[in-house]
Amino acid sequence: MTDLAAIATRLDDAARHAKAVPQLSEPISLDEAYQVQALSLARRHARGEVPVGVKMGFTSFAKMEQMGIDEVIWGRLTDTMHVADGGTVDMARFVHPRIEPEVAFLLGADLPAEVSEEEAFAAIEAMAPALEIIDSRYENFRFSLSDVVADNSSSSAFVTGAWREPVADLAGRKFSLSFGDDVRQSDTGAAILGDPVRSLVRAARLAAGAGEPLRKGAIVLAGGATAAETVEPGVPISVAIEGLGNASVCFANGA
Ligand code: OOG
Ligand code: MG
Repeated sequence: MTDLAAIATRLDDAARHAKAVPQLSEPISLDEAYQVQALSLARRHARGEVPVGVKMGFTSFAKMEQMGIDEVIWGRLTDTMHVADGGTVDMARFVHPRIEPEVAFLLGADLPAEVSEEEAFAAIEAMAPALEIIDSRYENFRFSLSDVVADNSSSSAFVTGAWREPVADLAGRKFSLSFGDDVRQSDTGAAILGDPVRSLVRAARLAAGAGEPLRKGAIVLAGGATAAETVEPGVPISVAIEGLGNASVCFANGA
């Protein structure tokens, strides 16, 4: 029998020490990969990290195409992954970080497994422009679907800008990712499943299916609107969502 706890320990250690490991050699199913993810999160919680929400992955075509995976996945967020808007993070925390422009939803109500888009939207208390910092624990950022799910869907850190009143037309708004003044990536919110609210509908189903339904107060990252960019130290990296504001972060060596 495959020792899922041993895989969880290996991936948790890789994340903790920012040291890449080879892709999994054990053939595990998607279901087992989510069990590994839950086991590795349990280790973090035992060290005092507090769950704060979930992240969605591969919700845009650009992301699916970049990584060669076409299935929507999810991962768990904890408090220590949150980086303050305008903050500086040490490159040493990561193996090979990449960054993506996203939108974050703050839930004002619990969500059951099956919700309509209207119900999901109504549960959103606030929205914020967000940056997700992904950092695969696998060498060369290469993985299969079950590899990446076991590795908490590459989640590593995230930044949220100021929380704003929900806007109903996110699909038509432009999301952009800039390094200094240089716009590296942009697309509209429609890149995320046609409307980022659909990502919340999927998050509700996936989280509830795992026995951890989304609760009031949870943060949900809807997934990258564009392909991810490799992080560069020393330059402010920012996301802007038309009419919703900005959020930024800077990476430094020895911060
Ligand atoms: C997996 C995580 C995907 C997104 O926003 O699509 C993701 C990866 O690309 O390493 O976070
Ligand atoms: Mg992401």
